[in-house]
Amino acid sequence: MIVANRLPVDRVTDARGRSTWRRSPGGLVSAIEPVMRAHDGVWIGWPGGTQKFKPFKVDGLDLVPLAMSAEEIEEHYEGFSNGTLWPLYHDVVAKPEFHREWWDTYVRVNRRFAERAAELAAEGATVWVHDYQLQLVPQMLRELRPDLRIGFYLHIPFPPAELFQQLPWRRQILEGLLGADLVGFQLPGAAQNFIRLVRQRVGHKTHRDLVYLPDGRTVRAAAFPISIDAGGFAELAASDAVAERAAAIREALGNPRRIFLGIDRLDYTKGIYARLRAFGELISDGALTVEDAVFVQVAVPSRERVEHYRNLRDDIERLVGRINGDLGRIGRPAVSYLHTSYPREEMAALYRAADIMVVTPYRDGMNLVAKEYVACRTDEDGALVLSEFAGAADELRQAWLVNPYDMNGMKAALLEAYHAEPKELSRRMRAMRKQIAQHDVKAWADSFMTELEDDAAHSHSKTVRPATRS
Ligand code: GDG
Repeated sequence: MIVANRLPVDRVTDARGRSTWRRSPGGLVSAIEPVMRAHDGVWIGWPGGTQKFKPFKVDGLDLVPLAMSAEEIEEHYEGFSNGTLWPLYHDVVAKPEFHREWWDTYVRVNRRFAERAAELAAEGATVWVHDYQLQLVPQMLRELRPDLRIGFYLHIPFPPAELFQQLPWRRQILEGLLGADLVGFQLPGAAQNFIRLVRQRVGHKTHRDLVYLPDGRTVRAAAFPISIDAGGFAELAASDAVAERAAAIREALGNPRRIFLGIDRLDYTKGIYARLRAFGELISDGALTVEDAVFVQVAVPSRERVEHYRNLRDDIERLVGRINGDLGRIGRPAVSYLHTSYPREEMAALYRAADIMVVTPYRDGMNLVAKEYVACRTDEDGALVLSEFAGAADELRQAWLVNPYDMNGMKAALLEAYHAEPKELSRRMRAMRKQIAQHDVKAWADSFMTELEDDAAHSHSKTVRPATRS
């Protein structure tokens, strides 16, 4: 059983006004789908909106929708999840807001997810809970159903103690997560942050990646870096249709020497503003010209009802207007800005058309866009400029790694990537492609599930308690 904030489908209305469900794009669903099919699994999640639906099937997936009221969307999803936890877990890039009513609603919604899961899970079933919106579910579920194996995976960073400490409900969140047998993070550092906090704040004994609970149970915290369907992306990018579309994109941009590309949800953690500023400065400095280079920035609409996000959009759009007004020529904008989302084929064509992919978040759990770009470069060319603060930087070591707070450093990396020789590009790209081919999303899902099932089977026999435990 999968328990996640969102169901993997969107409600769409066709030309004749009829509504149906469509599978949402994304690697997570395709990674988990085979596991779900093999085990007759169900997926519990919010279908979006406030409408109530009965359980249904899409492409053979069993889906159980859990409705939210308008108040719950505001306080659980937009409030506590995206106004408190999201900024707190991303290095407080923005200031987290702490509101007691948001917390109360977070607890209530988590309880509803746990109760529904407890009602539907088969005897001894394995339940995989996902992400920061549902951190209390593991503990709540375990209380209701001690027979279950419970795994939890956090898709975003887990902050160091110095920041997590700010949270008025820090202990409840840690205890919530400790309901799981296995807690998975993107990076080893996040798992270590968690273990340290459990020791300091909850007072349990820990040893390396294990937590020893007073009731004899052990919980393991470890890194499982998420990935993409690398083969699927490569195949799509190599198709004739995508190749033609990529050529058409270059043509429409006026066949510049180099195309820079950014694709991000419009989020303040992604560093869109600073990267566009760096690019604009390169043009005003005379290091690049609008005849030779263009920056295509796709900003995918996100969390548009949250004020912070609306302000960010205004800031970015004002900057794009200023850069193009000051530096562009007729038919030659410096930045080609698109506030929209695209089908997967168009994403692949953009990746294929771009010479330099620019991924510069201030903090990011992983960043799948960086991996998708690499997967789509089947000719082993193209440059990746990547923030050191994206989880992906741990694996994609051959990218041009940058500190997104360092404007001059970022400018230098963009220029180096712009001028890099084909040999240098292919050396780097080949190494990165090898990494993601070996570590794709299937390998990720398999390793988590294997570890979870194995862990549960041995949780009482395999753990030798450390001598220090009383
Ligand atoms: C969170 C964490 C972590 C984007 N625009 C379109 C589109 N996308 C797809 C991309 C990519 C995904 O959405 C975005 O994933 P990211 O990893 O880049 O970022 P977040 O949304 O912040 O994801 C992150 C991730 O969870 C997984 O654990 O890596 O760190 O923040 O797959 O391709 N897809 C389509 N049209 C678009 O316009 N079809």
